[in-house]
Amino acid sequence: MFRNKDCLEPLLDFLRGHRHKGHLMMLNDRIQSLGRLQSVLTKAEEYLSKLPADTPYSQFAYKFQEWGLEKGWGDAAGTVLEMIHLLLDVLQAPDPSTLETFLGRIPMIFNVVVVSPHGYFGQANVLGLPDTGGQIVYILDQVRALENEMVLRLKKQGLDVAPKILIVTRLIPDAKGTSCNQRLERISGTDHTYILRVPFRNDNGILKKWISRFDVWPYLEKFAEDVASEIAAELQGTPDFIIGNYSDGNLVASLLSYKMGITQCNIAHALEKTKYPDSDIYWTKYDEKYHFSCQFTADIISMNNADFIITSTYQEIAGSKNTVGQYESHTGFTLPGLYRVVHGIDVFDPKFNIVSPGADMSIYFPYTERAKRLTSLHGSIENLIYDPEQNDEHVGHLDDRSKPILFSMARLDQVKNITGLVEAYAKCTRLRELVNLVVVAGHNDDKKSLDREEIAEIEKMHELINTYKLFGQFRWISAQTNRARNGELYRYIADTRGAFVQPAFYEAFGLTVVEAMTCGLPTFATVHGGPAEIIEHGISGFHIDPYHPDQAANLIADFFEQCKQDPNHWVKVSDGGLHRIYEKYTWKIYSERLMTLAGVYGFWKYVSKLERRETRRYLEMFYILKFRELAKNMPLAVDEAH
Ligand code: UDP
Ligand code: LCN
Repeated sequence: MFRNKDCLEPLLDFLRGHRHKGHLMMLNDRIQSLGRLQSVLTKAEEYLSKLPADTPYSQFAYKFQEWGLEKGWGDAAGTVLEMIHLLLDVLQAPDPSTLETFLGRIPMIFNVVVVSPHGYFGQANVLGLPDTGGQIVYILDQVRALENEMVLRLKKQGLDVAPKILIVTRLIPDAKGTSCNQRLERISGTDHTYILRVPFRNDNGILKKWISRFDVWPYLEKFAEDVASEIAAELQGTPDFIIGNYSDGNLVASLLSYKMGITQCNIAHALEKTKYPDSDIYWTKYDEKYHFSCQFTADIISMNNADFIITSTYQEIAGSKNTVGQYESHTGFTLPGLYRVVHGIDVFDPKFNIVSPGADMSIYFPYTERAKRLTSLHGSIENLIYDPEQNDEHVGHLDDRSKPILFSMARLDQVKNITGLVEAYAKCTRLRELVNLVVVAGHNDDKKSLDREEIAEIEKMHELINTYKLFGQFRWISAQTNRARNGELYRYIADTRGAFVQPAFYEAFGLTVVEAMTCGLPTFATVHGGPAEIIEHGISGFHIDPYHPDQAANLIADFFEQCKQDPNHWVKVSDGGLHRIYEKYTWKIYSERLMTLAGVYGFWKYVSKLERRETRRYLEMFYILKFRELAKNMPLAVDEAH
């Protein structure tokens, strides 16, 4: 765009064509050329520099309109002047960062749709249920931060417009005590954000029961069609920006964005390909259970359809010296007998951006902030950890209450490797002597679970307890859905001078790692995936390798031994973790960046429309010839007849 002045014509076209609900914004047709724009901006600059910075826009709106400038520049002389300076800089001495700042401030985003179909998407009683973990927490925190940022930006640009955010998910009639059977639900702590639920349907009607994220593919096309009409009804128009989440949400976002022509952002959370070794070459072995052929095809389509992609860490895109990145693993691969991917994705494409999430700081805050601590919950937390009764909420007990607690919390998926942690602890006498182990994970009764991986893990956990005689040193608490209490639980563990462990074989990002660190709990986390980047080993926590469990257990034991000799060591690691969080992992940093990117890529979509036409045609063909066929041939998960 910056080769010569004429290259900036698309920017002029974009500003002249910019509208909200049919009303002109930014420029009107009195400005026909770049030369004219520049002279009007210079005139406006001169005029505004004589006014007090807080002079409201309404006082000079009329004059501006005559010159060719419409609403959207700012709410007062000062903010408008900043915008005008930015655009003058772009016209006179263009550089990408000024253009980015300018585009990020143009009011383009009024309505946002966030798509996340699978799992139980709700605000209460859902966390820890199958397929219901970090992605839901991420989105609920994300929309709150996003709404605040949108309100702030629209006001600053002088617009009296309320934004709207819709989280689109699946309506589950058989909701198992959750709110997932309600069509519309307001997000608490927001004024303009709702969950909109749309059921999965096929020719036989509505699907009532929860189904695994691996089984959703045959339902998605119809779901996307239904969603399109529901969104139109809710918003009385089309959204300006759509964010897909995980493989299913990204595919639906692609279908919607394709149909409506709106800017699409993808968030992977955790693509499955890197989680299961050789899942491409041996896809036939996995397909009956996981239907990876559908999923990998959907991933390739949506990552190429997206206008931009955000990831939580760099290694998620391009990996590290020793690991393959989630996106990187889609660069080229073969599904033998099905197809070969030659240029799946370019990991150095500028559509990739790292925008890391944080933890909700009203829930997760340092254990040292005594005045804010939820001490009224300590009684129930103590019961959870120490009550000797064995029931479906807790199994195992702790004999020595004076020991620090080694803590972990995750869904009881195989890849989370909670059973691996228990085994490593069980086998390390030194660690067993130093600390108690407490884990929050899934159900402890396999009859309560519908999830095939969870059932296998439950059985394994009971076996470990018996084989290694863990009673007296180990407590297994079932999934905990109360976030406020979970926040206090991390801090309670910090009071025991304990630590958090995240032992997953692969963790795409790892919100629990950020939560624990935000509470000031020293953290040991897997070196495979996001935590390798969140934590700087030995400074803000420690890396462990789940494939070397003895080494990991010894590293943890060394830490607790050192803390015994020098209690300051514990404080140093705790402070190191907190410092890292404040520097990189907060929702404020996240929402500012995401809104700017939405503006930049929205503009880019407008400018590059023609160039992308061929890619879109190819993707459409790939969708029809491959994805649709694969999904059609997949066995349909259906409700049992009663
Ligand atoms: N979580 C919870 N209760 C549980 C298990 C998990 O509240 O029993 C929460 C946890 O605090 C975190 C999220 O679920 O906010 C898990 O996110 P993470 O990124 O660690 O893993 P994911 O489940 O997304 O793979
Ligand atoms: C899914 C995961 O598996 C986690 O690693 C992430 O932290 C979470 O989504 C949020 O992005």
